Amino acid sequence: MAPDGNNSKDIRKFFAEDPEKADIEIFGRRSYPDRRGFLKGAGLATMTAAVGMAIPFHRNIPQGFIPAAMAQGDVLAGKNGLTLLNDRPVNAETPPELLDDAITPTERHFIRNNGAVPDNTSADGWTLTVDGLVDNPMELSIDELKSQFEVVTMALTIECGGNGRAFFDPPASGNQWTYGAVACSEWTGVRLKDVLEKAGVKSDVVYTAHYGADPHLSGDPEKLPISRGVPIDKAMTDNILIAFQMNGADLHPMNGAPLRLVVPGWPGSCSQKWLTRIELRDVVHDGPKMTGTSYRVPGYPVAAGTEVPTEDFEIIERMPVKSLVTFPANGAETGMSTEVRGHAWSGDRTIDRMDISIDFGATWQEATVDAPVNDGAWQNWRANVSFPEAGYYEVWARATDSAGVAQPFAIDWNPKGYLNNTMHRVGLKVS
Ligand SMILES: Nc1nc2c(c(=O)[nH]1)N[C@H]1C(S)=C(S)[C@@H](COP(=O)(O)O)O[C@H]1N2
Ligand SMILES: [Mo]
Repeated sequence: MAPDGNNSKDIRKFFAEDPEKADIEIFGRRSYPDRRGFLKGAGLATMTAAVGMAIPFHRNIPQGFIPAAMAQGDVLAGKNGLTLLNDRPVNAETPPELLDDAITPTERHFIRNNGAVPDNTSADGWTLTVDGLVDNPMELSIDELKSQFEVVTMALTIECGGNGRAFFDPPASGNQWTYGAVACSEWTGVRLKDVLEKAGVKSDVVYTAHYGADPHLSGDPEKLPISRGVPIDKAMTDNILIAFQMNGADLHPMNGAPLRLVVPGWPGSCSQKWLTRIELRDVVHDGPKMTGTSYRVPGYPVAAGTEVPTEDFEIIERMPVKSLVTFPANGAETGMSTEVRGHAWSGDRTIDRMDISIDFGATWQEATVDAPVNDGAWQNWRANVSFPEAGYYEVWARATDSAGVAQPFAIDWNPKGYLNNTMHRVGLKVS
């Protein structure tokens, strides 16, 4: 029998235990062998009760689909206002206007998972192994990390390499991130560099390899969902943390509790969550999502839609110059003048200036940009903007970094939809 009432957990359990039966009960699909579910009768009533309102396009719901509104309650616990893009694996982004804080609160920090969330995310008994090409392999508890190394707190920006993928044309497959796969929380931990120095980096090391405890979605214990690394020179810089706290509290389970790497300014995928092991290697790491076309772009500019041979892809290193308008929200109504503000960042660089246009890029006004609170943090900027008359305007925001590189107007297309750093545009109704 189909579960009753509002409990999405019941429906998930039902699907987990007997997917075929659940499909028949919930979707009544016995007579629909084309794999298109057809929600009707008792199934429709159950789903409607679960989401709390009518589902106008219920005929289009795919077989086995769990409405996002039901999934949210389970997987987004401790998060607030995020948009769920996928619930297996969990991927959720933050609308730009909810990223207005200088330091991103944990409840607003996006989630990008490639696999399942580990069952156990408790610090008790958790260890970090440091091995491979080191003089002294180590296995350290979180308490040992805290007592043997200097503990530091830093605001550090993490942006997913695929942030902005939703705007690629032709489209790129993968999570359709719009703007909100970026955040700058305050992380507390020890420096990766200090830990590697204590382990003793052998002279032939070229790359790190990061491993986490998250199971592969297939359930196969031999498979890893993701294992990436960085060049050893990058690993030995000052602002990479092995973090055990975010924003003054334990890490959120979805953000890698109890231990994770935070590699600011490089693709978020370098920042291994649920961190259990760092291996030093004498070759470029070749773990899952390091090779092929994952987190890689063609080594040369390509026209939109071009098919590029896999061997021409290169690993993405620093993330490009980018900014967000976090106030006002897109579509907001404002008076004849308003403050406009947001954040800007550029991997391994700083932001030198921010310019704002209200006339589709014809003229620009310089905004005030704060210095980063520390190396690796995004920079806050603001401007007072006055409108000549009532009507519809777009605010465009363009950051320029310390190497003189500015955000482009149009996407530099690549097959997997990475590195979209085009200007953020916010529509305003001025009266
Ligand atoms: N173990 C593990 N670490 C991971 C991932 C993952 O799936 N598993 N996803 C990576 C990717 S692609 C990104 S963008 C960041 C996102 O960090 P967040 O979920 O805390 O926002 O985590 C990275 N670390
Ligand atoms: Mo990512």
